[in-house]
Amino acid sequence: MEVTSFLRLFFFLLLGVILFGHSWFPSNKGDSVSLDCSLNKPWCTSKNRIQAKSGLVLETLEDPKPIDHHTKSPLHPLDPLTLQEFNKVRTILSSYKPFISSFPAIHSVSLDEPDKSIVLNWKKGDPLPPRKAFVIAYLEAQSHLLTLDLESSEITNHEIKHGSGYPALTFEDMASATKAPLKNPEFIEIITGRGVKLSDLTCAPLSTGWYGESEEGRRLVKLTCFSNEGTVNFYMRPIEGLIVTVDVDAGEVLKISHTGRGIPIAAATDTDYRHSAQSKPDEMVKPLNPISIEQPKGPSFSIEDGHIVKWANWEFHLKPDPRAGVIISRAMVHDSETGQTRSVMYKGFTSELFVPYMDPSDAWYFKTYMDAGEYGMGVTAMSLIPLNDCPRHAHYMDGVFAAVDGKPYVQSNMVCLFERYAGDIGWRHSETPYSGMEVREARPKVTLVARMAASVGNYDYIVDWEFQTDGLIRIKVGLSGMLLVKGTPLENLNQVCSEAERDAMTGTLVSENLIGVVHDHFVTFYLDMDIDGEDNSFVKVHMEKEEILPGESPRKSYWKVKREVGQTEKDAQVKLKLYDPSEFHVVNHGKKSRLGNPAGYKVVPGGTAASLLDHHDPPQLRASFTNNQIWVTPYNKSEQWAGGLLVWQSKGEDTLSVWSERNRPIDNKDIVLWYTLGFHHIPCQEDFPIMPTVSASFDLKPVNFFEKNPILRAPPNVEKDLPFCRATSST
Ligand SMILES: *[C@@H]1O[C@H](CO)[C@@H](O)[C@H](O)[C@H]1NC(C)=O
Ligand SMILES: [Cu+2]
Repeated sequence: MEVTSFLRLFFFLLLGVILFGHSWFPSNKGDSVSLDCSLNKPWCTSKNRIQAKSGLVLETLEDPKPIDHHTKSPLHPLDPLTLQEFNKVRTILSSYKPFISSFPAIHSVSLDEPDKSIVLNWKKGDPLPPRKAFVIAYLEAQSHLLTLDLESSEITNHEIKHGSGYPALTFEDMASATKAPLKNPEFIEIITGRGVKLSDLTCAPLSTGWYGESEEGRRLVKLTCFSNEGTVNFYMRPIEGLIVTVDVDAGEVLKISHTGRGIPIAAATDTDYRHSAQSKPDEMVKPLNPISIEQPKGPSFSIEDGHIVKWANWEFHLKPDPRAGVIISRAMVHDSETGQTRSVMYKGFTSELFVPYMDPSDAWYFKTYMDAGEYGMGVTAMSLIPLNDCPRHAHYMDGVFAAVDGKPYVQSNMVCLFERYAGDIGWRHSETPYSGMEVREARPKVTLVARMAASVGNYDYIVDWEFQTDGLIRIKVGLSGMLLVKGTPLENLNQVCSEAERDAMTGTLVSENLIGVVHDHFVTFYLDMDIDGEDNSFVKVHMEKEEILPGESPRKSYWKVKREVGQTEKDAQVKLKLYDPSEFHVVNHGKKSRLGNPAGYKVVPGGTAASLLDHHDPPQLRASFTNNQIWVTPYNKSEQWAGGLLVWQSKGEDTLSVWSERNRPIDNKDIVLWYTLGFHHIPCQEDFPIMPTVSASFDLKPVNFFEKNPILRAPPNVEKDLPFCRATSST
């Protein structure tokens, strides 16, 4: 029984959406409004099915049959490993001498992508280059990195990784860590002393960061525990000031720190966010009428061979990844001027996250997470919820990942792809009367979005890759889920009597007995830009104020553009400055436009929060990849994870900032651009009990890439093409 209750965290954390997702949202069946097609369009019915028109079935909008992963085979050099390939990896590892007596814990199995030149030269119809797998395993306190050739069934590389850092926690690591204190009498006494029944206990296995020698040489997590009595939202009921340090391999409690005696556990009242738990509907606000976008002819994108997405002028390869979440590869845009398909980005993905909390006390100082490398953005991305996470007509893609025993499992509906029409304008102009011309021109903006949502413990990260017909790519991160809150005796700010007491608060009182501790989120993206080929340059387009001598012009000042081509990595370590602005272009000097401008894309910053931590602070040492917002490195296949390959308890020896310090040449080279989206988060009451989504984005925008506005010839919307459904009766 006790074990079950401790495992509850594991289930909530990792299977929550799968298990409970369906009950979270009201069913659409039994609506009081029935839909009728006033325009008598055959495709518009309440059953969301395109009906037969004179006996002809146009299309059905029901979910396509799930993919049979058992028979799926790779069709593109970058396709993720298939179920069969995962099984082969397991077979090869099982008969590998060093692992015969004891099979290692498998922390990650993923495609070892072929060299870039091989992928770039491959054409559809060619045989696939040899399929290889990259495995991160852990055995007897050592991290093993292995490369397997799946054709010859050989292990072509086996390296034992020395230095700091461990592979990501597995679900089994988390489950075993949360069980560890069960037999510990001191722990049990504390829990009962705090008034919590063991059957109501949920403990979360938190990664520890790295804080000196006493925490080295073994895999550690720190458990923080909650009461789940009366709520699924146990995060709002912390047993404050209780931290249990567990040696994960030994399954042993090393230390119990209890500083929270006397801090009450916040009530369960109003913490449950599920629709089914809301006692009464909101009577003060009129509910919205049903809304959805209609696509009478179905969406305009197609997916070829399982992973190649084609939409409008775009084509790219999309795949789920256990660590990054999703990977976009070989993004190419069709140039309607020249008829060419042109390369924009070879590979882009979420490389690392850094989430430091700003509370130095014993129970909080170590809360400085790296969610991609410690937990995995893909393995924590649960099934998306149709009509809520993604709109009607979305296409869903499954992830296939390896469990700790190497056996593959399917993470169904992990990524969705959909066309978005959000009522925005692609371009417009109208003439005012003075010109004497009657001109009204506008174009709707329709985009394509690839989305996934990771639930890393309490937090949810929604990652969108949005493609526009004008060539722009918008990368957006939305934050939702639950705050990490700190228990407090305070129920009201009027109980704070002194300046010192106020200073001791490390966040906002968000509910009775709960402080939302201030923190940051930094999300670092890897962007291997290949603008019309691999050899690219990074150009800082600096805006400089010019002063004008008296008498030369009625003006005193203006600004002027000065271009500086980055020669080496240090030239591209960029801290954003509002009053000393630049644009940041990646250009191909070998590919000039008709007018002689080099073809390029610029990164348009957004979400510009920067880390305020001291550079020598242990968490910032590990996360020194957030010291700058932009970096450029020469392409190197083994430099992909900004926080290092092995992140958990790492000291920051293998990070982007260390690589960049080598100051390698970057001009006219195959270069990788790195951008960090930052959020400072000062919680507020609206973030309780679950946060409305906060998002920020940055853009990759063409500059002199096209000869002119690439969507000039896009047609406007007209009424007759857009049938709609209308509510006609209430029952
Ligand atoms: C590629 O990256 C690895 C890891 O940072 C490094 O050891 C190696 O020297 C790099 N190669 C080059 C050519 O920079
Ligand atoms: Cu936050």
